[in-house]
Amino acid sequence: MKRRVLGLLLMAALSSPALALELVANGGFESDLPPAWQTELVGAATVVNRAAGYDPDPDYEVLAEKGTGDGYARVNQTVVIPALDLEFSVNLRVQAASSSGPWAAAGVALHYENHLGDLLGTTMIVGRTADCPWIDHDTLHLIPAPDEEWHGYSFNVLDELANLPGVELPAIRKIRISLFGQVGGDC
Ligand SMILES: [Ca+2]
Repeated sequence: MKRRVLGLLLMAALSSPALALELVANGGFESDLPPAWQTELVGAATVVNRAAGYDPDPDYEVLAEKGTGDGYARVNQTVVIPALDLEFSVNLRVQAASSSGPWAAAGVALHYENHLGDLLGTTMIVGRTADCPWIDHDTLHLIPAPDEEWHGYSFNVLDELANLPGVELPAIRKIRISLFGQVGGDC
């Protein structure tokens, strides 16, 4: 049973309008991924790649891909935030293919963390197969990708956190932005 899941990211931005400040470094991927972005590869058939050809424009994009077998490919950046009134935007394309059995999901996650880096809650823009077990609850909000094309997504972080009533807002000090492709349930 083959599983293949792709997350492609053209641009990520997290900005404070009040401070006129962009918080994401190398959000357009025009420089090499490190040091601003860290790569995590777990399991077989994992790929993270930065290249110009994933979108027709001449600029760079980044790919996180996971093939058959449990695991994930992730590209992460943790941002220390000055406040929660932030505007988040991404240009994202996701593709998730599967048959019966294991599930696959790809997208961009915002992981809300306290000052120690403990996870408090997550917002996810995601494309996933029907058997993916992730569901909305009081510390997880899923925003479904409508199809497998490029789309721009944007929201205000404070407004979005209204969908996560289990998260203690004053404890949020960092946001980890994560482009991911993940396959699970092979065991
Ligand atoms: Ca391009």
